Amino acid sequence: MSLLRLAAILGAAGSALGHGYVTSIDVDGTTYGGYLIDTYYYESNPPEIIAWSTTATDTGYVAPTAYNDADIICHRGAAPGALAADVAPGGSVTLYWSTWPTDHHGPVLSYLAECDGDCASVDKTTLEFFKIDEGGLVDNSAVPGTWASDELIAANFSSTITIPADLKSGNYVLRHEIIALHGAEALDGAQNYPQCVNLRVTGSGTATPAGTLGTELYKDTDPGIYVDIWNSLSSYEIPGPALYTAGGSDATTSSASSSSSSSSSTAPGTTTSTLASATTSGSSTSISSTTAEATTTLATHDSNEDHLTSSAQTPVTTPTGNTNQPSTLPTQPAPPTESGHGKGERRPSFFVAHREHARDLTL
Ligand SMILES: [Cu+2]
Repeated sequence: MSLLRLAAILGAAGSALGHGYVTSIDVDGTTYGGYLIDTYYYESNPPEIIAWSTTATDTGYVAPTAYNDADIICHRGAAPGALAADVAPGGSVTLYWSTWPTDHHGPVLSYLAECDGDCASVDKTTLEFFKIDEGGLVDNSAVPGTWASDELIAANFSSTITIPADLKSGNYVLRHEIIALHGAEALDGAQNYPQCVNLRVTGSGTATPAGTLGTELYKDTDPGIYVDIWNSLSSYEIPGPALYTAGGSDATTSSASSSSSSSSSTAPGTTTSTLASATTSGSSTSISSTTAEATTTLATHDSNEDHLTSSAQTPVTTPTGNTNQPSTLPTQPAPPTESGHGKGERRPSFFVAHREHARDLTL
């Protein structure tokens, strides 16, 4: 093991805070609450919201062996949100995550799929997703590189995307996802964390981009899924179908300018010259730095977290835009589940407990 990797691992151990989930969503300036797994899952009558529910109360992931399973679509046991948020073509959506582990490097992807009717009653297995935003390896000058996930962390755990300016009006599911690659040097070692919300696109657009079933988005052998980020990468191929950008020379103007501005704001002090292709795609993940203050403590959030345990756990904070977040979240018992870290996760051999957990992963 290299010293570099050991340093990364020990650094991650110091911030053993668990995987995140989307706690709130800003849609064209209006804030909507996310599906709060710490509370809503345990309520008999949770509020109606735009976000999809999930049974992944452990903030766990979907593994590559489940890429053909419906759980990959909107996370484990996901069911549609009852509501939808209006958004205009060209409008922006910012998704706020509760937190994200610093060592869980990887791409951040966003897709849309049109619902045949109301998304609240859609059969998720029929949704055909087209990618509208993607970020991958932003800077490869130092292993393991700067990734879109790192940009998300730097943006106060948020990711901002733009709705294609020419998109036909209608009901859509937004599928937003982080793929953690810290263990992806092993087949089935990547970790997908999909999150979904319902949108109602307004306007008079006409574009109907071709989509892909959620269960056909990825393969475990995709070069962007089965990849060793702990070796220097000269390039990185973002997984999933090709990115859709608003067609027509006029329609792309505004989105192109916002992409370039977000690119220049990422990873200060780093250079990207050796990674032209990945940098271009990575730049489409916009950075929002408007929510600086943090107010909510989530110290008990990951009682079942599988990270290395730190004696002094640092509270994690959420963005101020996250107005629906309870100030203190209840501690839930940790149900034994199949999620957590992947089999392929690389950790020092002396961390026995962690490796024990990795063996629990049986799907
Ligand atoms: Cu993890």
